[in-house]
Amino acid sequence: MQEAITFCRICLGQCGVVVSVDDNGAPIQVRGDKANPLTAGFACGKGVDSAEMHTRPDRILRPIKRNADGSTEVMALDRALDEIAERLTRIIDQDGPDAVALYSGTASYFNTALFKVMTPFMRAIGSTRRFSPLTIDSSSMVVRAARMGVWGAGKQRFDTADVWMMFGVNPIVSPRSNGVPPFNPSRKVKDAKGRGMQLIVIDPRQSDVARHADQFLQVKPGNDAALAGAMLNVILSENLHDSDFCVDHVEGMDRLKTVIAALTPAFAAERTGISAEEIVRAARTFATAGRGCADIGTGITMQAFSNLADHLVELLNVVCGRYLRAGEEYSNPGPFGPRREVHAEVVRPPRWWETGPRLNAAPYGMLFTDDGGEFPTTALPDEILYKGDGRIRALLSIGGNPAVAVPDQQRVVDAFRHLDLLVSVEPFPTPTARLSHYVIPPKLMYERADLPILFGQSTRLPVPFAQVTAAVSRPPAGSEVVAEWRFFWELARRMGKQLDLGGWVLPTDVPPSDDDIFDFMTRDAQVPLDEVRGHPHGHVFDLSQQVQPSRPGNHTRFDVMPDDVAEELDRYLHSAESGRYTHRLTVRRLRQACNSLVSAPDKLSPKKRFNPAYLNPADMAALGLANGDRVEIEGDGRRLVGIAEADPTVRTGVVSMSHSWGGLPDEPEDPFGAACTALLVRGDVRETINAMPAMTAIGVNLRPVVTR
Ligand SMILES: Nc1nc2c(c(=O)[nH]1)N[C@H]1C(S)=C(S)[C@@H](COP(=O)(O)OP(=O)(O)OC[C@H]3O[C@@H](n4cnc5c(=O)[nH]c(N)nc54)[C@H](O)[C@@H]3O)O[C@H]1N2
Ligand SMILES: Nc1nc2c(c(=O)[nH]1)N[C@H]1C(S)=C(S)[C@@H](COP(=O)(O)OP(=O)(O)OC[C@H]3O[C@@H](n4cnc5c(=O)[nH]c(N)nc54)[C@H](O)[C@@H]3O)O[C@H]1N2
Ligand code: SF4
Ligand SMILES: [Mo]
Repeated sequence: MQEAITFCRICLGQCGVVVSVDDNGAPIQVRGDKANPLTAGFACGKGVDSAEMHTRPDRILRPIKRNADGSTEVMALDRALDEIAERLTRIIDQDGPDAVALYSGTASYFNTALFKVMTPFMRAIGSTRRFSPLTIDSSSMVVRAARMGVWGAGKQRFDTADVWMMFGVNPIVSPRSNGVPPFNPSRKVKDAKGRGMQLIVIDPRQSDVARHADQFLQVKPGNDAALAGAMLNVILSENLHDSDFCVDHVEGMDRLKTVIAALTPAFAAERTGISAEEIVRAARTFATAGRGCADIGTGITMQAFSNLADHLVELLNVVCGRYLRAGEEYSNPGPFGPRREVHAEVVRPPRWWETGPRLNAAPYGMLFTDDGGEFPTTALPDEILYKGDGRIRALLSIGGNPAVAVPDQQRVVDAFRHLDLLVSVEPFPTPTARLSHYVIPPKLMYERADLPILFGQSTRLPVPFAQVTAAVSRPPAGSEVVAEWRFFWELARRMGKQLDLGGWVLPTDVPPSDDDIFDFMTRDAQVPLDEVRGHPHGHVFDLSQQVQPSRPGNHTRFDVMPDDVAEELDRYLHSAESGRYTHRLTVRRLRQACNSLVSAPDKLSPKKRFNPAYLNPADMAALGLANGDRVEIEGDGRRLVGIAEADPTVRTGVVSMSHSWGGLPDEPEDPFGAACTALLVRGDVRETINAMPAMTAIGVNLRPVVTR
């Protein structure tokens, strides 16, 4: 047996781990790496169980083809790739490249070489049809930045903050790149509190992070726009904002004041159930503290009017000037990238969707830039079911599970059944894999070399950390699994296409090595990759630089109240909640799962093997429900059956449930009650620009299901 140093790649934490590997190269045990300078021995339960992911009996080890009659056959990788390439070529010849779409799921973000090769593949075949969960989980952040502008030097950091205000985010269970550093987040929150930081949490349930809050606002879900707008009103009317910063960097201040005047604390109190006094108190605490930001998560990005709510929360940071200024330390310029100066200035809002390619069936443009940009994922089923020219006929799904993740599950599944070709690169027999014509099993994380590059380059991390890992375990004997970047390389060369990584056209005869790709990616890095290789546990390099002043000639300002935001605010003011429903279904994440992935299901206690429908005990009593009872959750004629679980931290009138569990809608009900909440999301009621539906605060009625 041997021990190898690497890092976990299930979520953004990318915790340093030590993997024990047996003589066959199989990982058998995982523990946190105490010598990792960031995570210092921390690994969550999913990470500790991650060896089992590699050896689980249900892992798919050879490519599978599903025939038209539903029968399946195991197939050699080369043959499966030949067939897929041939079918893709035929579809492109008939209907053009946009008939082929890519959905790259969460697991693709933690696979650096794959990430580098995916976009060149789509560019090589000429398709613009790229989709990912980013346009489901943080879409409003992209819209907000592209409408308001961003600050070139980034925001003030958590580790130097006097106050932090969290709207619908729970970083203790869900590590993220903004706000609380993603490594051992619970420790980070305690440390910050220890040095006197004030924590304000806004959530319909007393989440893990809310337990540390100085002020906890247990809101009625779905109305954070009112709350943030009221706080803005208080700050501006009491002159608590940073007026110098606003004079220099904000455009539209007067209009902002006029437009948000209607969002009074009294109005917000009525919408959110939080008293006006509490709202005023939170606003004053936030604005009068020296440093610190307001921060959001999926509780905001997934509600109706998410783009508006996100915009108003970010305006709290803008008016209080919570950004890094010239002369301040810029502690993480990103070790894997070239040295570049950062400036204390606003970067112009690009509003990409107003120019560039558009979808056919749905009225949406692209988010991010045209090159490597993406379309809103909620519109994917529309494009597949489209009757006119240019419909999507083939979908490559990699590192995701869209059949349970994408909103409006029934419509998604109907659309997938309509595809001429659905290919999943997927290690387990997921609902998406069960719908796929081909399932190509990938190497799993410990079987591949990697860099935490997306993560390490993130300037939101407080320190310039870098690590590189070799593959530390071997795929099971007799398996035929593919390195995922290689999947695209193999398809491209079969289709007669070249992959251009931006200055390096990959050879089509001999595949490059993982290291070749990493060396190319880091060719201009401030820290040469070989130096990083010399630190197997990872290292925090000394790269700190200073924020530079604004560049002469840059007069860009934050656009704080553009017309489309004002229009959304007006619609929000005139919106009314349907009186038809007794409860609101809200999103949340579970410790033991990362979306649909549970690293070692067999190790979990039966209690943790399903996603409970958490309800306040008073609501349970009123409905006559006991723990473990089945409860029908119905909204807009759609229904699912959940398993009730009493949770006193949940606000009354709320049912709090995680996502991406369960099977296909027409499969037998899961005995563990792993219901899929995407079934209840209406895909036809959406935000403009990014097609975001309301995924949290969905109106529902509850009814006990009598089984006795
Ligand atoms: N353990 C674990 N970690 C994960 C994941 C996982 O599944 N499990 N998933 C990963 C992914 S893909 C993502 S995108 C991130 C997400 O990271 P987060 O956005 O932090 O996700 P959650 O932990 O669900 O926290 C969202 C909070 O919003 C609250 N909320 C719900 N509705 C509302 C509302 O209307 N208003 C307000 N104010 N709050 C509301 C919920 O109660 C919940 O506490 O987590 C990542 N990390
Ligand atoms: N109703 C509702 N729906 C939601 C949400 C919600 O809160 N409510 N949350 C949304 C969010 S935040 C997200 S991010 C999406 C998640 O959307 P997806 O990213 O589509 O779903 P995941 O479950 O994360 O899929 C990851 C898949 O990758 C597989 N996998 C694991 N390791 C590897 C690997 O090394 N290679 C490959 N190729 N595959 C691997 C796993 O088995 C799993 O099937 O769901 C969204 N859907
Ligand atoms: S799953 Fe757990 S151990 Fe793995 S990176 Fe995320 S927090 Fe760290
Ligand atoms: Mo996500």
